[in-house]
Amino acid sequence: METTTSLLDAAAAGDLVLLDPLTEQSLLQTLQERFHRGDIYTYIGNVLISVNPYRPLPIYTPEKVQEYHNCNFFAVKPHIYAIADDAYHSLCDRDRDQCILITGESGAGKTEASKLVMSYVAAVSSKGEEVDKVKEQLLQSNPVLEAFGNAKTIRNDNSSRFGKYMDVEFDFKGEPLGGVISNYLLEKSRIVRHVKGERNFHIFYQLLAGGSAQLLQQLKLRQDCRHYGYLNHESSALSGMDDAANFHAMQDAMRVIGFSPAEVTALLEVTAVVLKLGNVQLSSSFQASGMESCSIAEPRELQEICELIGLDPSVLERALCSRTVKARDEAVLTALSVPQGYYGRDALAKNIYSRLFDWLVNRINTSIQVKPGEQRKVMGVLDIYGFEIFQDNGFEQFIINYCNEKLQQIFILLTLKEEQEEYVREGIQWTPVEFFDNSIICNLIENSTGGILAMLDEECLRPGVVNEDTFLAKLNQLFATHKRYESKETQSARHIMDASLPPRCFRIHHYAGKVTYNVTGFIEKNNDLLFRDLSQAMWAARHTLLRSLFPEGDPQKASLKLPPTAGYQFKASVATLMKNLYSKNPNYIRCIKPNETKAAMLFTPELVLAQVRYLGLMENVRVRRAGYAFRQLYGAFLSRYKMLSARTWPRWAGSDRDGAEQVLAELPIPAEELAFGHTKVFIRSPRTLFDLERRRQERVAQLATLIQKMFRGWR
Ligand code: AOV
Ligand code: MG
Repeated sequence: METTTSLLDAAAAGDLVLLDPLTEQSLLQTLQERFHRGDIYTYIGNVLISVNPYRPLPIYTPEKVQEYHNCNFFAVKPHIYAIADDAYHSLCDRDRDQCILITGESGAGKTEASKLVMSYVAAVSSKGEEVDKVKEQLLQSNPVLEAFGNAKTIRNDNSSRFGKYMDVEFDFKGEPLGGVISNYLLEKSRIVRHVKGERNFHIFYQLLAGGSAQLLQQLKLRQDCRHYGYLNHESSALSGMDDAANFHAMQDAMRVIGFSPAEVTALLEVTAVVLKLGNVQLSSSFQASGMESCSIAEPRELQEICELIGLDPSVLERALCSRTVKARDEAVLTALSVPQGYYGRDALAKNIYSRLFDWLVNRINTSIQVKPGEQRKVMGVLDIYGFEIFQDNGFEQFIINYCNEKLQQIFILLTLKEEQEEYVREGIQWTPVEFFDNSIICNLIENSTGGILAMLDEECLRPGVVNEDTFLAKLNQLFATHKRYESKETQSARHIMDASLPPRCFRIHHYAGKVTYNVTGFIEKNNDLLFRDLSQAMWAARHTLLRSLFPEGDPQKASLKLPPTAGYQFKASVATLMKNLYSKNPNYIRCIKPNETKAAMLFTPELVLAQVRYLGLMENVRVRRAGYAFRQLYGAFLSRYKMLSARTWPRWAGSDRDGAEQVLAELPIPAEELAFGHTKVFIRSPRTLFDLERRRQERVAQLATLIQKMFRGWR
């Protein structure tokens, strides 16, 4: 009987720390019960768990914002607004830079959560013409970046195909001043290829569905998606997504951010060029020498592209069909075969688009950036692409999952490890909790001397014919006995028969599950090379924006140095991101996807359990319980609660610690609820803290009445 009551308590309070008994089953059941009641948010201490409801809920109204504004964290129902409020107040009152880390697999609700946090902070921070403009600009960066950086995947109709980290900057009063957006590796291969049932980036469909006849004519586009080779034909329109309306919203957003009409036109022209490149057809012909070469099969599309970008068609034609090769100080023009021609064409389309995306982020940053010199506090919001396991996983999934692995690492480091270490530091007795440390997997990937990324770079830089087989062979040799690495070869060496692991693949046991990566394309994608002839052709165009995207096309500047590889750049930017996050006070939102079919209110226990396991929620609760939900320095604690004891109020002459002990000794709090560390007081359950807060409020009210009476007496 007692079990049920306690379970109900946990369910009612919305904090899994109160769960008794704590088992996977009881945790799952609590999440499920709450979910079915429409309570999608649950805490583990100050970590928020959010289960995607896949339907609009009436809990994001202005009234709700007011309810959570200045709320007592433990006195209201768990909500993302409470987390946002807490972070915002810590930023303003305690002057600590904050970051909001949102994790979860693809479709779990990270992007929605990041938007809710942003809109909450915008709603509760102060108002005024100038500030409102800044807020609008910050919020409106979303529709623009989503149009260009999101796409429908099998897992999510609005899947982020880039990682995003946004620092929102505030002045000392907590007014937003502006921000900076960093973006991480856009999945540009989607431009030229995507699997059945998925789409290319939203912008193409939006432009064709929402662009006026005049605009489309100006961009030399046809309205019908089916005309374009790069667009997926079967599922171009998406139920529940109005491409035309989104196009208009995106245009409005650009206006708010401060794009000039000319900039918008230039942006759309380059977008149209990418789409049209996919329709440039090549055919093979034979030169007088008998060598096969490629030529443009149908000149119209190429001509139109060149009209859009102000380039002589013969220049682009030459760059698409041939290549300058340096032979002994002499430049020789060699013809390309048809497959080489298509390879170059696709590489060009991918490069234009991904550079355009970088330009877009920079352009937004120019509008929202804060003037140098102003003192500021920062709240960072991280929304990346979630962990992905598909039937076929390539270089992109490898990069995305590596990024998620790093985020898991930061979660473990900060929440679990720090928590344990703090008890040790404070000299508080407790039983250590085992938790899974994923450094071994991060190391396998990123170790600069022998990790997978380093091996890939080594292979890419090796002179002569490079291919993925030698890369894989190297990995197999290096990681023959690694616990987290598998391939056909390492399996057979260990006499394991496993039909699910095909050749040319390696499998990593990630924290969130085993993923099999096919190495095909790894070298090409990591190298990310564009024939110099193509960048020179782009630089030769009169179109200012397009030209600016290819600075290396300037023959004066052309250097022979290879640009850093995609993997190398990604690793470096992830390292910078991690450093940035470590310097801030973290707030966690852990998103859970309740079912595979995007169905409203459907909760599939096995699926949730898998996420509960890999998110380490059980360990998280155990650490919190082995530990204490709340802790505060003695000084801060005493100044907040000293009015609760006649001995410490209004002045206490002893040490802060003795004062805090004095206050607590006079209250009916069980001894096991409290611990006194070297510098901090620890309170085990949120309940006790909540009770303490209630007493304080009552006392404050009493004191206020008393003071009023005194004043009246004086008058
Ligand atoms: P993700 O960001 O975690 O996936 P999203 O935030 O795009 O996932 O959420 C996926 C979809 O779930 C949204 O388009 C909404 O339809 C629905 N959804 C999410 N959160 C809520 C909510 N709080 N209330 C109602 N519906 C919601 V990915 O970007 O694919 O990793 O890479
Ligand atoms: Mg997303």
